[in-house]
Order: sequence, then structure tokens, then C-alpha cells
Amino acid sequence: MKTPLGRYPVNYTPKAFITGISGQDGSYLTEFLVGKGYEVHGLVRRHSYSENQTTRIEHLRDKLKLYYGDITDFSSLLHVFLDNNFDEVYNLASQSHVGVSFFEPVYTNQVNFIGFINLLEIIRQTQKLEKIRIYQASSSEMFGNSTDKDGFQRETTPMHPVSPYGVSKLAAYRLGVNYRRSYNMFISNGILFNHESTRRGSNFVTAKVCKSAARIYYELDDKLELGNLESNRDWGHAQDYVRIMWAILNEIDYPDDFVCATGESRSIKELCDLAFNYFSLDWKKHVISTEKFKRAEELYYLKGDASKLKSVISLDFNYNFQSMIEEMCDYWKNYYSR
Ligand code: NAP
Ligand code: G4F
Repeated sequence: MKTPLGRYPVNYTPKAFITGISGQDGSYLTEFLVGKGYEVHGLVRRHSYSENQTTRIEHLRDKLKLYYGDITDFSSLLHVFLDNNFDEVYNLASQSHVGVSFFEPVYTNQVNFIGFINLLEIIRQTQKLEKIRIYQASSSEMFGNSTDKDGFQRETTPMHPVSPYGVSKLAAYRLGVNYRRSYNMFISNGILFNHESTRRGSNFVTAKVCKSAARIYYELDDKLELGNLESNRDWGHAQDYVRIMWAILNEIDYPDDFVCATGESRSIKELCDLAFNYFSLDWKKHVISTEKFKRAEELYYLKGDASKLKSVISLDFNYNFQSMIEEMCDYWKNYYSR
């Protein structure tokens, strides 16, 4: 077995617990931690279609310890933590769709905020606090339409979220800081900007566009309905970003809050241009903007400054925007060619 790099003694097998293990980031993080020799445990929700519970982590199933549970259900977490002492906890569980959060504001806050209180309280009362390190999946959505004068968002930029999701993430972020100070717990917030991959849910805009361009290419569809085309996002790759989550807990020996971003912002129109060009299509002939996919309040512009993080760890990203979108288009092209 490979010895995990970093702060653990040789031959020690660290134990990590991941909420949201079945999601985009959870699945890549699991691969990464298993590759480093961790014993990985994770919380999985019950789905009516059971294959959906673990689709993204099916290839790793025999290496994992999975528990049925829900972060809003205190008891489902309690028995896991009473039975184990973890070295690292990654809280990735989330109702993570911003648009959906306008339709499910209470549930979004129950999962993203109350769920995190559940987790922190159980950790505080059952774990060795001098040992355990906790990563909280905070989000650039917390900034809302707030930027510094130079057009970037960074850790010190005022946070004025414009969605129930953003509000829930800001509440959880502040709770993490509060528990860090109150109880001397090692809790770090990764303020991650958008990150995508072939495992991205296809109701997020990058995957929706790549998937739809593939369907139009194969003449399965002719039109793509999107919402607001005027937004800009700082898009990175999920595989690059899960390495940063780990580094925030393992390569920095104090808990803190860190922005992780590429520092480049792209528009939805640029995204459409790139994805449709991949299929030799003209997006303007196929994409229409409809009210149905517009949000009650929009966040128009994200561009992150990761200087604070770069000053303490190296950010070597394997992907840029173009290579990421091409990989996603490849994936959807192959998917429909079957
Ligand atoms: P994702 O693909 O939507 O995954 C979310 C995960 O949370 C899934 O495993 C989901 O389980 C689980 N989950 C949802 N509700 C739950 C509940 N009540 N109890 C337990 N688990 C629950 O999201 P992601 O893109 O991997 O994002 C990971 C985390 O980073 C999230 O907290 C997200 O808000 C945050 N984040 C993401 C980005 C981004 O651009 N991707 C940027 C900043 C922050 P099911 O599989 O059963 O649905
Ligand atoms: O892909 P999106 O849904 O991502 P959004 O809202 O930025 O949220 C993602 O990133 C956050 C980090 O900033 C995460 F915290 C969060 O969990 C999630 O992963 O939308 C991106 C932009 C928005 O401006 C949206 O209005 O695309 C615009 N958009 C235009 N048409 C659309 C659509 N978004 C979606 N999902 N679907 C559309 O049809």
C-alpha cells in the first residue's frame, strides 16, 4: 500500500470521512484519497433507484466503508462518529444547485447550514479535537455581486449572497469560523469557484451545454434552452480542485479560509462558442434564452484571486477552460455514439 504523503507517520493509515461522497467532488476526492492509502468512509443517501446512490463511486465500492444517512438526520451521523475516530472530515454534502435553491430555500438551508451544525456538534462531542481536521465546502456564490475595485473576489471581499444557496453557504462558512475560534477546532473553509468535469450534473450550465451540443450534433435535438446568457464564471476542473481540498488540510498546518480559483472569467456565450465549435456547429442557430431557466436574482460575475492560497501551497492545475470543455464534449459525444 502507498504511504500517504505529508504529516502522518510511515505505515499509518489515515481515516477520512466524506459527506457528499457520491457527488462530483466526493467521487474525485475519494479516488484521490484511496490512491494515497487512506481508509475512506462516506455517507450515502437512500435513493428509490438504488443504482443512483453510488454511480460515480461504483468502481471503488470494495475499498470504501459506506453508511446510509442524511446530513439533516443527526442520528445517522452520530452512530458513524461513535464507532470511529477520523483524522480528516470533508463536508461536501449539499443541495448544490443555485437555481433549485430558489424553489427549495428551506431544504437548501437545512442541508447546507443545519447539516453542518449537526456534523460539527457530533465531531465536537465525540472526536479527538486535537487530532481531527475538517474541510468545509464553501463557495464563491457567497460573494454575490460583490467584487473588489480590481474586479476580483478574494477572502477579504465583502460577502453579499444573492440566492438561498449563497446565504446557506455563508451561514455555514461563518459557523465554521465560529467553531474554530470557540473550540479551537481545525476547520478550514475552501472558498471554491465553479469547477466542472465529465461527472458534473447535467443541469449545471457547462454540462448542459456540452451534452446538448452533442445531442444537436447527432440530430437528437435542434434547440438548447438556457436562462441568463450574460453571466460570467471562473471555471476550473473538479479533479484539480479536490487535490486542493486535501492540501488545505494537509499542507497547511493551521486552519484558515482560502479562495481557490483560476483567476480567469468566461461568459456563457464563450462557453457555448467553445462547445458548439467542438462539434462544428454555430451556437447562435441553436441556443435560445428563456425565462424558465432565469433566476429570481442573478450573480453576474465571478473571478477569484487565489493569491493567499498560492502563497502557501502550489496550485498546479492540469486543465484550463478549453481542455476541460473539450474533455466534457468528448465525453458526451462518446455517450451518444453508443
Ligand atoms: P454535487 O455533485 O451536487 O454533490 C453533492 C453531494 O451531496 C451528493 O453526494 C449528494 O448526494 C449529497 N447530498 C445532498 N443532500 C444531502 C443530504 N441531505 N445528506 C447527505 N448528502 C447529501 O456537488 P459537487 O459539485 O460535488 O460539490 C461538492 C460541494 O462543494 C458542495 O457542498 C457544493 O455546494 C460545494 N461547491 C461546489 C462547487 C462547484 O462548482 N462544483 C463550487 C463551490 C462549492 P446524492 O448523490 O444522493 O444526491
Ligand atoms: O452552472 P450553474 O448552475 O452554476 P452556479 O449557479 O454558478 O453554481 C455552481 O457554482 C457555485 C460556485 O460559484 C457552487 F457553489 C454551486 O454549488 C454550483 O456548483 O450556473 C452558472 C451560470 C449562472 O449565472 C446561471 O444563471 O449559468 C447561468 N445559466 C444560464 N442558463 C444557467 C442556465 N445555469 C443553469 N444551471 N442552467 C441553465 O439553463
